[in-house]
Amino acid sequence: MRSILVLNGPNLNLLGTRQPEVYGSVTLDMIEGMCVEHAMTLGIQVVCQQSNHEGVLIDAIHAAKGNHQGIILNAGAYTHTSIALMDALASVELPCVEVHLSNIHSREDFRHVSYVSKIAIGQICGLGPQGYTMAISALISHLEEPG
Ligand code: CA2
Repeated sequence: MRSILVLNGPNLNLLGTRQPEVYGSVTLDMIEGMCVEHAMTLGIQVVCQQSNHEGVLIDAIHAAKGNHQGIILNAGAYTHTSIALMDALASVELPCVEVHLSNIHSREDFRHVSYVSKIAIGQICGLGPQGYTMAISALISHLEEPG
Protein backbone atom coordinates (compact mmCIF):
# COMPACT_ATOMS: atom_id res chain seq x y z
CA MET A 1 0.00 0.00 0.00
CA ARG A 2 1.23 3.49 -0.84
CA SER A 3 2.29 5.55 2.13
CA ILE A 4 2.65 9.32 2.52
CA LEU A 5 4.36 11.24 5.30
CA VAL A 6 2.42 14.29 6.56
CA LEU A 7 5.04 16.39 8.31
CA ASN A 8 4.31 19.53 10.33
CA GLY A 9 6.88 21.94 11.71
CA PRO A 10 7.28 24.38 14.57
CA ASN A 11 4.34 25.70 16.57
CA LEU A 12 1.76 23.83 14.54
CA ASN A 13 1.11 21.72 17.66
CA LEU A 14 -0.51 24.90 19.04
CA LEU A 15 -3.20 25.02 16.36
CA GLY A 16 -6.67 25.60 17.69
CA THR A 17 -5.39 26.93 21.00
CA ARG A 18 -4.12 30.43 20.04
CA GLN A 19 -4.39 32.98 17.20
CA PRO A 20 -7.65 31.47 15.82
CA GLU A 21 -8.10 34.66 13.73
CA VAL A 22 -5.03 33.65 11.70
CA TYR A 23 -4.96 29.85 11.87
CA GLY A 24 -8.55 28.91 12.71
CA SER A 25 -9.89 26.74 15.51
CA VAL A 26 -9.08 23.29 14.16
CA THR A 27 -6.40 21.43 16.13
CA LEU A 28 -3.48 19.51 14.63
CA ASP A 29 -5.03 16.27 15.92
CA MET A 30 -8.16 17.08 13.92
CA ILE A 31 -6.14 17.85 10.78
CA GLU A 32 -4.22 14.59 11.14
CA GLY A 33 -7.52 12.75 11.59
CA MET A 34 -8.83 14.35 8.37
CA CYS A 35 -5.67 13.22 6.56
CA VAL A 36 -5.98 9.62 7.80
CA GLU A 37 -9.66 9.50 6.84
CA HIS A 38 -9.02 11.00 3.39
CA ALA A 39 -6.14 8.59 2.80
CA MET A 40 -8.42 5.66 3.62
CA THR A 41 -10.88 6.74 0.92
CA LEU A 42 -7.97 6.72 -1.55
CA GLY A 43 -6.71 3.33 -0.37
CA ILE A 44 -3.40 4.68 0.89
CA GLN A 45 -1.72 5.08 4.25
CA VAL A 46 -0.57 8.33 5.86
CA VAL A 47 1.83 8.68 8.75
CA CYS A 48 1.68 12.03 10.59
CA GLN A 49 4.57 13.63 12.46
CA GLN A 50 5.15 17.05 14.01
CA SER A 51 8.26 18.57 15.50
CA ASN A 52 9.38 21.96 16.73
CA HIS A 53 13.01 21.07 15.96
CA GLU A 54 14.71 21.56 12.61
CA GLY A 55 17.03 18.55 13.02
CA VAL A 56 14.14 16.24 13.92
CA LEU A 57 12.28 17.38 10.79
CA ILE A 58 15.40 16.72 8.70
CA ASP A 59 15.74 13.24 10.24
CA ALA A 60 12.06 12.55 9.45
CA ILE A 61 12.62 13.58 5.82
CA HIS A 62 15.69 11.31 5.57
CA ALA A 63 13.76 8.41 7.14
CA ALA A 64 10.93 8.88 4.62
CA LYS A 65 13.17 7.49 1.87
CA GLY A 66 12.26 3.83 1.46
CA ASN A 67 9.28 4.07 3.83
CA HIS A 68 7.01 6.57 2.05
CA GLN A 69 6.37 7.47 -1.58
CA GLY A 70 5.89 11.20 -0.95
CA ILE A 71 5.77 13.97 1.62
CA ILE A 72 3.17 16.62 2.55
CA LEU A 73 5.10 19.35 4.34
CA ASN A 74 4.00 22.35 6.35
CA ALA A 75 7.40 23.46 7.61
CA GLY A 76 5.91 26.42 9.53
CA ALA A 77 8.38 29.30 9.84
CA TYR A 78 11.27 27.05 8.70
CA THR A 79 9.68 27.35 5.25
CA HIS A 80 11.09 30.86 5.03
CA THR A 81 14.51 30.24 6.56
CA SER A 82 15.77 26.68 6.27
CA ILE A 83 18.20 25.81 3.50
CA ALA A 84 18.93 22.67 5.55
CA LEU A 85 15.33 21.46 5.16
CA MET A 86 15.44 22.27 1.45
CA ASP A 87 18.66 20.26 1.07
CA ALA A 88 17.11 17.33 2.97
CA LEU A 89 14.08 17.35 0.67
CA ALA A 90 16.30 17.47 -2.40
CA SER A 91 18.45 14.61 -1.09
CA VAL A 92 15.60 12.10 -0.68
CA GLU A 93 14.19 12.72 -4.18
CA LEU A 94 10.61 12.13 -3.02
CA PRO A 95 7.76 14.24 -4.40
CA CYS A 96 6.71 16.85 -1.87
CA VAL A 97 3.60 19.04 -1.73
CA GLU A 98 3.99 22.17 0.38
CA VAL A 99 0.99 23.20 2.50
CA HIS A 100 0.21 26.33 4.51
CA LEU A 101 -3.00 27.04 6.35
CA SER A 102 -2.72 30.77 5.76
CA ASN A 103 -2.06 32.56 2.49
CA ILE A 104 1.65 33.28 2.97
CA HIS A 105 1.64 35.56 -0.11
CA SER A 106 -0.89 37.97 1.39
CA ARG A 107 0.99 38.25 4.70
CA GLU A 108 4.30 39.88 5.70
CA ASP A 109 7.03 40.08 3.04
CA PHE A 110 9.27 37.62 4.90
CA ARG A 111 6.60 34.92 4.45
CA HIS A 112 6.60 35.34 0.66
CA VAL A 113 9.89 33.45 0.35
CA SER A 114 9.71 29.65 0.54
CA TYR A 115 12.80 27.47 0.34
CA VAL A 116 10.46 24.43 0.35
CA SER A 117 8.91 25.67 -2.91
CA LYS A 118 12.25 25.27 -4.68
CA ILE A 119 11.89 21.49 -4.26
CA ALA A 120 8.12 20.95 -3.92
CA ILE A 121 6.05 19.82 -6.91
CA GLY A 122 3.45 22.38 -5.82
CA GLN A 123 2.16 24.59 -3.04
CA ILE A 124 -1.31 24.88 -1.50
CA CYS A 125 -1.82 27.82 0.82
CA GLY A 126 -4.62 29.89 2.27
CA LEU A 127 -7.24 27.15 2.20
CA GLY A 128 -6.98 26.10 5.85
CA PRO A 129 -7.08 22.44 6.93
CA GLN A 130 -8.67 21.43 3.62
CA GLY A 131 -5.31 22.20 2.01
CA TYR A 132 -3.89 19.03 3.56
CA THR A 133 -6.47 16.70 2.01
CA MET A 134 -6.12 18.51 -1.32
CA ALA A 135 -2.36 18.02 -1.09
CA ILE A 136 -2.78 14.28 -0.48
CA SER A 137 -5.00 13.99 -3.58
CA ALA A 138 -2.52 16.01 -5.64
CA LEU A 139 0.41 13.88 -4.48
CA ILE A 140 -1.42 10.64 -5.32
CA SER A 141 -2.32 11.99 -8.79
CA HIS A 142 1.33 12.91 -9.29
CA LEU A 143 2.51 9.44 -8.23
CA GLU A 144 0.03 7.85 -10.63
CA GLU A 145 0.91 10.19 -13.49
CA PRO A 146 4.02 12.29 -12.92
CA GLY A 147 4.41 15.44 -14.97
O1 CA2 B 1 0.11 29.19 7.36
C1 CA2 B 1 0.85 28.28 7.72
O2 CA2 B 1 0.51 27.09 7.74
C2 CA2 B 1 2.26 28.62 8.24
O3 CA2 B 1 3.14 27.58 7.82
C3 CA2 B 1 2.16 28.66 9.74
C4 CA2 B 1 3.46 29.10 10.40
C5 CA2 B 1 3.97 30.40 9.79
O4 CA2 B 1 5.22 30.74 10.34
C6 CA2 B 1 4.10 30.29 8.28
O5 CA2 B 1 4.52 31.54 7.78
C7 CA2 B 1 2.76 29.92 7.66
C8 CA2 B 1 3.26 29.36 11.89
C9 CA2 B 1 2.60 28.24 12.62
C10 CA2 B 1 2.24 28.77 13.97
O6 CA2 B 1 1.08 28.15 14.38
C11 CA2 B 1 0.47 28.65 15.47
C12 CA2 B 1 -0.76 28.13 15.77
C13 CA2 B 1 -1.45 28.59 16.85
C14 CA2 B 1 -0.88 29.57 17.67
C15 CA2 B 1 0.35 30.07 17.37
C16 CA2 B 1 1.04 29.62 16.27
